[in-house]
Amino acid sequence: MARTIIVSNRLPVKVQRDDNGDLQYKPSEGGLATGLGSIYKKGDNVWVGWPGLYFNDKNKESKKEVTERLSSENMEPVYLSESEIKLFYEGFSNETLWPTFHYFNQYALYKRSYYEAYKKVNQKFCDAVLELANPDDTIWIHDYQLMLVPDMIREKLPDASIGFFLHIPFPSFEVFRLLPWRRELLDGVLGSDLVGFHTYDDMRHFLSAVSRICYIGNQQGQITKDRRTIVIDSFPIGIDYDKYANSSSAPSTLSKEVRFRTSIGDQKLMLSIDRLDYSKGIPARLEIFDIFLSKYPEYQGKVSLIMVVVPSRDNVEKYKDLKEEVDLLVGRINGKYGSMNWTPIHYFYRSFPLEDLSAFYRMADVALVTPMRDGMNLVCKEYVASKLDKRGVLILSEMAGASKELSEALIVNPNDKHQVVDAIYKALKMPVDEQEKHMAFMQKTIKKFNIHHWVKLFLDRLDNVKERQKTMGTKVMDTKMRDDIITDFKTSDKRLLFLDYDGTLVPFNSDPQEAKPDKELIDILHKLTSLDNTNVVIISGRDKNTLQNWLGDIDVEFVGEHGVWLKMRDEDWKTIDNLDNSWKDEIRPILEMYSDKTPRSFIEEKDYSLVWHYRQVETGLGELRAREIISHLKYLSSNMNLEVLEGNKVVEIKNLEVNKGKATTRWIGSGKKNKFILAVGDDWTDEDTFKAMPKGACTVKVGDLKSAAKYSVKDHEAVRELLGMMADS
Ligand code: GDG
Repeated sequence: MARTIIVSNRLPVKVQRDDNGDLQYKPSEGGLATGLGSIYKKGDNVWVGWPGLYFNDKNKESKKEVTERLSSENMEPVYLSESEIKLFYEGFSNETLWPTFHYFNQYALYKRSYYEAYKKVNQKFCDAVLELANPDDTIWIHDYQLMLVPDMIREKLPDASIGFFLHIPFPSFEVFRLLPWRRELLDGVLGSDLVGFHTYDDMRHFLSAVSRICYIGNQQGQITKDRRTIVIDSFPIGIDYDKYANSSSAPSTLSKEVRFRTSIGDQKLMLSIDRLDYSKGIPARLEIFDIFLSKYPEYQGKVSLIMVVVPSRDNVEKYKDLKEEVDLLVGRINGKYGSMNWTPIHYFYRSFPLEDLSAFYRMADVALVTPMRDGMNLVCKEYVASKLDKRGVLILSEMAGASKELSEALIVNPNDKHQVVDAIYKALKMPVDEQEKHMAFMQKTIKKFNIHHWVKLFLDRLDNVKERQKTMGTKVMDTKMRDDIITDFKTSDKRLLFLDYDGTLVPFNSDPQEAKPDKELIDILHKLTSLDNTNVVIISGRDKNTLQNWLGDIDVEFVGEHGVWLKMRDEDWKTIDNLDNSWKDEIRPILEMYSDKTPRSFIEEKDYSLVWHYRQVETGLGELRAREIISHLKYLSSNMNLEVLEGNKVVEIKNLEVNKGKATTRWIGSGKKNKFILAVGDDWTDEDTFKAMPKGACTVKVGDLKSAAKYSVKDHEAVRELLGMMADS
C-alpha cells in the first residue's frame, strides 16, 4: 500500500543526553509535529529527519538504540556529524538562505564549502528516503534546509508524488537572484509535483524567479518542466486551535496567571514572544517601546512589556551580536524609566512550558508581533486562540504572512516606529466591544484554518495533482508504444505523415534563420519519401519561400503559413481563394506601436498574417507586451474574423479561416482503409492538426503533456529517432 513519508530537517522528537549521559526523548510541541502527527503515526507512514544528537564511533550501541526506538515510533533518523551541522545547518541554511529569504541579504555569506555541505546533506536525506520509499509513495518535504531533495528523489523515483512546503518567505526575484546557487535551488524544488508557500506573494515571487532564472513560464500557477505539470500554490499554515483554547482554560494555567499577576501588579500588559532572530524585529520593538514611554509619559508605571526571547542558533555569529544588543537595550530602557515598584520590561531569555505561555497570552492586553519579515508567525494566532473572553488587541506587522489572514488586527509597518507607537496607544485605549468584535472575527478564521485543515488541504491537493498527471490523455511514449507505432507503419499499405518543422524536426532557435535543416534531417526525409505509398507533409507556420528554399529538393509536400499556402506532390504552391487581407492595414499600426516601445521586438509580415516576435526582448517585458497585444486585439479580432495565436515568443494574427487542422483535410478524407496517419508538432498551432486527425491516427506532441495528442516525446531528437526507425523499416 502506498504510504506517506514526511521529511524535515528535525524529527518531531529531540533526543538528548541527561546529566548522567542517559538518552532522553523529548517530543516537540510545535504545531507541525501536532498537525503531521495524525499522518506519520499511521500504519507504515514515517517521518525522516535529524534527531538532534551527534554520535561517534565510540557510541555505536546507543546509536543503534536510538534508531530502534525511533523506528518503533515511525521515525527514521538521518545522522549528521558536527561538521555537517556547522556547514549545512548553521552555514548554508542559516547564514546563507535564512538571511536572503528574510531580505537581510547584507548578512548572507556565500561560501562554496557551505553549499557543498548542503548538497551532501540533502543527498543524505534523499538516500534515507530512497531506502524506505516505494515508487508510488507520497513524499512531503519541508523547508529551506532541504530544497535540493525533491529533485534528487525525482531522479530515482520518477513517478513518486512529491510535495514541498516552504515555511519561510520566498523573496522577490531581485533578492533571490543574488544567491550564486539560485538555479540549483529552483531546479531542486521543481522536482516536486506541488510546491506550497504561506502566502500568494511568496508564490508570486517564486514563479517570477522560475520564469527569469529557469525561463519557464506559468499558467495560473502551473508550470511544466520535463513534461511534468507542477502546481504552485499558497497554503497558509494554521495552529492547533483547540490545544491553545483548552490550555487557556486549564486550571494549571489559571493558577499560573494568578501567581504572575500577584508579582507584576495591576498594570496593563503587552506581550511579545519570539525565537531570538534578527528577522523578528526585537531591537526595533524595544526602541518603539522607548519612544512610546517618552511620547505618552502618562503610561509610565501603568504598562509593562513581557518579552520572551527563546534562545536560538546561538552558534551563529549574528545571533550572538543580536543577543548582546537586546540585553543592552532592555537594560537601558529599564534603567531609564524603571522605578522601585515598576519594571517597564520583564525580559526572559529562555523558553517556558505551555501553561506559562498560555497564562501570558491570557494576561496580555496587547500582543506586539512586529517582525521585520516572517513566513507566517504562529505566536499571533496562538494569542488570538487563547483569548477566550475575546478581550485583547493584536498589533501585527504587515511583513508577517499572518497579516494576510488577520486583517482585523492593527496592521503596522515595523519600520515606521511612530506608526507602531500610535498603534500601541490606540490598542490600550480600544473600547472593549471593539476588541471583542475584532477578536471574534480572527478566531473564526483561525479556528477553521487550523493545522489539521492545512495538512489535509496540502495532501489532498497533492493527490489531486498526481491524479490529474496520470489521467492526462497524453502519454509519455515509451519504447513499447514506439515499437507498436513502427509496426503499424510497416504493416500499413498507405502512410501519411504530418510533420511540424520548428521545435519538432529542428530545435527551437531564438534566431529563426538558424533553424535550417541539417544533413541528418535531410537524410531521414529523403529516406521516408522514397518509401512506397508514403506521403510526408511539412506543416509549418513559416512562409512558403523559406520552406521551398530549405526543403524544396526533397519530395515532401507543404502546408505553409499555418495553412495559407499548400503544395501537394508534383503540383505548384496554391493559396486559399478569396482570402481577405485588408485587415492588415488596421492591425499593423497597432503592432508597430508595441514594437516602438519594446526594444528588440520586430514584426514579420507573411502573405496572410502578421507576426509580432519577442524572442530577443528582455525576459518578462516581452511576455507583458504579448499579453497587452492579445488583450488589445481581443475585441477587434473577433469582429474582423481574425485569430490571435500565441506561439513560442510570438503573437501571430491571421485569418480565422486558416489553420493547420483545416489544411490537412486536403490529404485526409479519401476514405481509404488501412491508412497510417502520423501527426507530430510542438506548439499550440499544432493542436488544430491533432484535433483534425481521424480517430485511429497517431498524434505526437513534442514537449509537455498538455495536449490533444495521444503521445508525448521529449524533444526533436526523439522525433528524429522515431522517423529514422520508420525510414529504416
Ligand atoms: C517558522 C517561520 C512560520 C515560542 N516560545 C516558546 C514557545 N514558542 C513557540 C510559539 C510558536 C513557535 O514557538 C514559534 O513559531 P513562529 O511561527 O512564530 O516562528 P518560527 O519558529 O520562526 O517558525 C514562521 C513557522 O515556521 C511555521 O510555518 O510561521 O514564519 O519562521 O508556536 O508558541 N513554545 C513554548 N515555550 C516557549 O517559551 N512551549
